[in-house]
This record gives sequence, C-alpha cells and structure tokens, in this order.
Amino acid sequence: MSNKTFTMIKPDAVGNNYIGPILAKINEAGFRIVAMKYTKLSAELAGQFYAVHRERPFYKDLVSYMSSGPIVAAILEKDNAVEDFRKLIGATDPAKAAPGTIRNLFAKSIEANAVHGSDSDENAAIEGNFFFSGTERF
Ligand code: 3AN
Repeated sequence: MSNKTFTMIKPDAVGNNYIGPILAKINEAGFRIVAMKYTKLSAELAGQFYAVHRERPFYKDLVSYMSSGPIVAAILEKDNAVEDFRKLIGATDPAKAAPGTIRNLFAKSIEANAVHGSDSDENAAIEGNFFFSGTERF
C-alpha cells in the first residue's frame, strides 16, 4: 500500500471551470496535494504519457484530446492513495461512475472524463516523475 498517486484534471474539466470544485472534492476526501502544475501537453508529450495505450483503438483520439487544452497535473498523498483515488473518481465511463464520484459529477464522455488517476503504485511513480522533478515535490 503506497501513499502517493498521480492525477490530471483533463482539458474538458479545465475548460468547464471545474478545477476548483474537483480540487475541493480531492481535499475533502483526505488527499494532500504535494506537487501541482497548470500546463498544456504537446501531442508528442501526450503520446509519451499514454504510450501504454499505443495499441488501443482510441489512442490517436486520446492523444489529440489530451493535447487540445490546458490540464492540471498533481501528485496526491494519502494512505492507500492509488486505490482510494480510483474510488473517488469512479469508472472510466462517466455513465457507469457511481453517484458522487468526480466523473459522475463532472464528466460527460468516456474520453473527456474529467480526471486521470494512476492505476498502480508503479504507474503513480512513473507518471509523477513524468511531470515533476524531485525539487518540485514537498
Ligand atoms: P482510466 O483513466 O479509468 O484508468 P484507461 O487507463 O483504461 O482508463 O484509459 C485511459 C484513458 O483513455 C481514459 N481516461 C479515457 O480518457 C480514454 N479511454 C479509455 N477507454 C476509452 C474508450 N473506449 N474510448 C475512448 N477513450 C477511452
């Protein structure tokens, strides 16, 4: 059980002015923000970030979507962070996300699904390192 996970608030949620409400939900659920950045991914960087999905049919659209506007990247800390954050965000498809979850409240489609959450401790470390150097973490 690790105590860190990585998240992105995706272009749809940033564009809909949901940064504040989503961060409030994250804080209310007991996560502490230990690094945070408002930025925009180039298609090349988005492609690298989602390289694990290279063979999936939605890869090209996902890369173009994730580089279509600004995002907020953050490292979050809490006991059992990866699993608890996946519960907080809900299912990938917002139509299937449980009531009260971030995707249920703020997402409209399976692609533009408001937030990313790491799916394992290993990926949380890889994804956090992708965006932040050691000196940017607290
Ligand atoms: P999650 O973000 O819930 O871990 P993954 O890792 O299966 O979901 O997929 C990564 C991202 O790819 C999702 N957040 C979503 O934006 C997109 N995605 C996943 N499945 C689909 C799909 N069937 N059609 C379009 N986009 C998808």
